[in-house]
Amino acid sequence: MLIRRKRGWELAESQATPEEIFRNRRRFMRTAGAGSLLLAGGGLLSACEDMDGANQASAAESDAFAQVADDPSYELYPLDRNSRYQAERDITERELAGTYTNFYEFGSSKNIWQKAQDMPIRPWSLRIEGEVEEPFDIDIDDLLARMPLEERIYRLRCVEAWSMVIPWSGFQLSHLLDLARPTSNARYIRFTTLEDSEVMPGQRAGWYPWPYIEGLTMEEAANELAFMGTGIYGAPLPKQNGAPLRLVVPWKYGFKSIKSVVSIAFTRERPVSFWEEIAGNEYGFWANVNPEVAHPRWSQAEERVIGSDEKVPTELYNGYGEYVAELYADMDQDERLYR
Ligand SMILES: Nc1nc2c(c(=O)[nH]1)N[C@H]1C(S)=C(S)[C@@H](COP(=O)(O)O)O[C@H]1N2
Ligand SMILES: [Mo]
Repeated sequence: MLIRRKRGWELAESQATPEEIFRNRRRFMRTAGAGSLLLAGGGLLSACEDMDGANQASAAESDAFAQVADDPSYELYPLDRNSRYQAERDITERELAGTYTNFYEFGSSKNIWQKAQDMPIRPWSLRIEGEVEEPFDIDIDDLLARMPLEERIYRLRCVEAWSMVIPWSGFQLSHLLDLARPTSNARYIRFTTLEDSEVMPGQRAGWYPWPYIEGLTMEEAANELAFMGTGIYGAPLPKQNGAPLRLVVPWKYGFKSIKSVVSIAFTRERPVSFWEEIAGNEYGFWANVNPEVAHPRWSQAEERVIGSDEKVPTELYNGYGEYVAELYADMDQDERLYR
């Protein structure tokens, strides 16, 4: 695949991805003393160039889904589709959804699917902890056997202003809340991704606050849209899409939908998420899709539909307002930036 690399100083601000800003900021701090800004930002990809990658991936044959057939849960799929959740847009081509992925543990480009194939996903244990009656660990295949599995079509809107439509398999998060038995002290949930720098090369980059963490309020987690993904396109999740278990919260920017979850902790305090820790003014806790609140460096008014040449207007709550708007009715105006 031919990807033209720009120098950091050629990047238009509006094209920079989250990681570039953070890296440039750190590099700037490191190099400012030496007075050499020319050292900053070699070999960075712009969001635009990633798009070229996506278009090429659609044409290319790839094995991005090959390992899925070896997954021990393979026979569970496909699941019955729940017709309550429709996207009103074409489903994204499977090959694109499996090759144009954000998973910083494996690198900051979109095309990390090969690297992700090294991640071990069995045995896989999910830890339930914090403000619960009794902490416990549950094996992923036991969990799959106990949850009511279904398929739902959701739109996915990345904070980088692109979108997809994906048929997810999995179960409503509320069923896992019932199993976890949180106490009345629980106000938030903190989700944590696997930490294993042996197989996740991105985690060797010390400038990130690993492991990846995300959070929801209890009310958000109990909402019917909050979903735990275990598969896509009628088969188990490919590793690059967050196997064997990931969050899917379609009314929030994509970074909230944390991949490859190993722990769910119920907390009294609001967790600080990975991107919030890196740049809280750009990637806040709420991160509800809102076309009227621009990212500090680019507009959120429109989105590129991956796999087409289309740009479409972005909708408040990614079009899921009828389900979730009431969650935010009393929200403090100071938090508007993150809505
Ligand atoms: N652990 C982890 N989860 C993650 C990410 C990540 O880098 N690491 N990227 C997020 C972002 S920015 C997006 S847009 C979605 C992308 O999901 P997909 O690649 O399955 O489409 O995953 C989210 N979950
Ligand atoms: Mo994203």
